[in-house]
Amino acid sequence: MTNDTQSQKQTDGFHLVIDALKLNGIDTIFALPGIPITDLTRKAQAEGIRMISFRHEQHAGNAAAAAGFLTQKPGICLTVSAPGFLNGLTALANATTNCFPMILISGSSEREIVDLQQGDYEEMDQLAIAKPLCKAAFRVLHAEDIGVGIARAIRSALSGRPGGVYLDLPAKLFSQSMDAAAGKKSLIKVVDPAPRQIPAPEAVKRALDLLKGAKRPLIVLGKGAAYAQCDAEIRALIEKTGIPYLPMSMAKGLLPDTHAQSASATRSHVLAEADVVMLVGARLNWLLSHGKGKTWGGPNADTRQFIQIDISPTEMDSNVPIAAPLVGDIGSCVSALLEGLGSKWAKPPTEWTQGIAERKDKNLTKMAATLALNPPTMNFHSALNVIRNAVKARPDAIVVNEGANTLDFARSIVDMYEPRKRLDVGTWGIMGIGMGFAVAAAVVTGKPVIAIEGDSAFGFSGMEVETICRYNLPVCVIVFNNNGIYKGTDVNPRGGDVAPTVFVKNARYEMMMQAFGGVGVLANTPDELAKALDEAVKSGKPTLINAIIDETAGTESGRITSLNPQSAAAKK
Ligand code: ADP
Ligand code: TZD
Ligand code: MG
Repeated sequence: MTNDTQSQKQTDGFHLVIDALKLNGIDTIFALPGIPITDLTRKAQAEGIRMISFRHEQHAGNAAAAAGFLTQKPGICLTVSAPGFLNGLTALANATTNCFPMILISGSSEREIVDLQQGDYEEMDQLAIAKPLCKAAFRVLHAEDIGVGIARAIRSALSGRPGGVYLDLPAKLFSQSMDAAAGKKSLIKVVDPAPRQIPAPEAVKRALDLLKGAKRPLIVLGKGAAYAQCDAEIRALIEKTGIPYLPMSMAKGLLPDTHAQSASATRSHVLAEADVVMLVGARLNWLLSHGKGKTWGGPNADTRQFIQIDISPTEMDSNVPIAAPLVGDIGSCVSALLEGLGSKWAKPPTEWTQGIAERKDKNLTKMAATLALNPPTMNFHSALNVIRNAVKARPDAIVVNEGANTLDFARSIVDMYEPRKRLDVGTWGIMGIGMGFAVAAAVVTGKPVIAIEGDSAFGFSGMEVETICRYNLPVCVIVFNNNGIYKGTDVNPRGGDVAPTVFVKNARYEMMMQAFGGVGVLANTPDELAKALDEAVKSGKPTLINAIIDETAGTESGRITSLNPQSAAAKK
């Protein structure tokens, strides 16, 4: 027997990892190479997996998370040990918080040395550190267990409430060899990784009874509803019941924001006044003022009743009592509700829907007037009006959005028309998702991406413009350049250094894209912005538009000023 035939009959850790991923339909990995996974990235590419290589692991991780949200397949991020792992960990924790399925696979150092703390290269007990920050964490020590390890990771990420999973692969694993046929047999193709969870009939009836008796019903759609990919059923439920609805930011576009039943333009009114609220894949966390208090109408909050559709049974009663919990996957729950509506469903009282329509009209007219203004220095409104028109013309484009004012204004001004076209800072309100999400959106959908970025927000992931250029992705980054965090006008009362919220004035962000061969445009006016954005979307060329925004226009923390702690001490 020659060495060649011998090696043909052997496989190793590298190939088993790649084969296990491929067997489970993984076609893309977001990575940053180095010891011990450099060869894994090369070999995976050689085996036909698309390898998107980043400049910092956090952005590879964010890309994996966004890919998971968009595709219902776990996004894979691959990093080196200790520091690379830690850089990826923020994204893993954020994915878990957002209920996005992703798997962070990290190489790790020698167990024997790590566990005796003898000082290995990049030594760290990564599994222990990852555990509290994700949904599940596993380590594989033997090549024959790779199949099981990857199957467990996929199931954990996708089943029930989706989330982040950590998979620890020590360096020694990759070169372990085993018989190729036995290796192949050890791999698992996961069957039905996100099983449907059918709601109990009595829970469906309870929800329908409550909804039927409502005088001022409201449906709130969250990003869980967008993730669930049962868009037609959700639309049917809204339209057949005639109930007004509010989309949370990443549920925008599930139904077009221009839909007659959308109550977004009169959000505070409907939250304060609704008597029965049905939450569909949305948690009653800070983004919904925990279901109580002033936002929910103060005294009204005591009489309001909630129906909550969620796959996670323990989400119920997390903040306020849930009168009708509906536990199951959203597709199954919404289908069951639709079936139970029957043919004689009475639409909500017209006083409620008419009142909403009138308030909406008034607010939209006011907004249209503001958007039509063209102040001498471009501000959030005049710039976002341009983007609003661009998205209307290209409803299939994906919008990525982060910042404070840039986020809050864009969320309310830029209408979305199709499901899963808006990716943003999510449950944590985290800065730094921008370029990672934009890369993933372009890679997994092939659609144009428009990233609306505060200048501070952009800074967290700005170096990834090189990644965007390297893979020639159809991403147009628009930096809302107001010279700082919230505003560019703070001053240091003592003189000397600039204030902590202020950046270099009139920075030329567009040159960053030019540095890597992309298109960079400075836009001082809505016309210049419109022209550059139109060209970027048409050409698909990596583009960065530096949109100069009035540095006085923003407010502290955008719309969440109230969350800033106030100093109790008298000013000296
Ligand atoms: P938003 O921030 O848009 O309000 P959240 O992230 O707070 O949304 O809520 C999403 C909810 O959706 C989570 O509680 C999660 O358990 C739930 N969820 C995610 N996917 C599904 C699904 N397929 N079926 C049912 N619930 C789901
Ligand atoms: N760090 C991280 C990881 N996440 C955060 N949310 C923050 C810091 C705090 N933060 C915000 O909440 S918004 C923001 C920071 C630093 C930036 C706001 O400035 P911007 O947007 O330039 O992006 P505007 O348009 O100037 O308000
Ligand atoms: Mg700013």
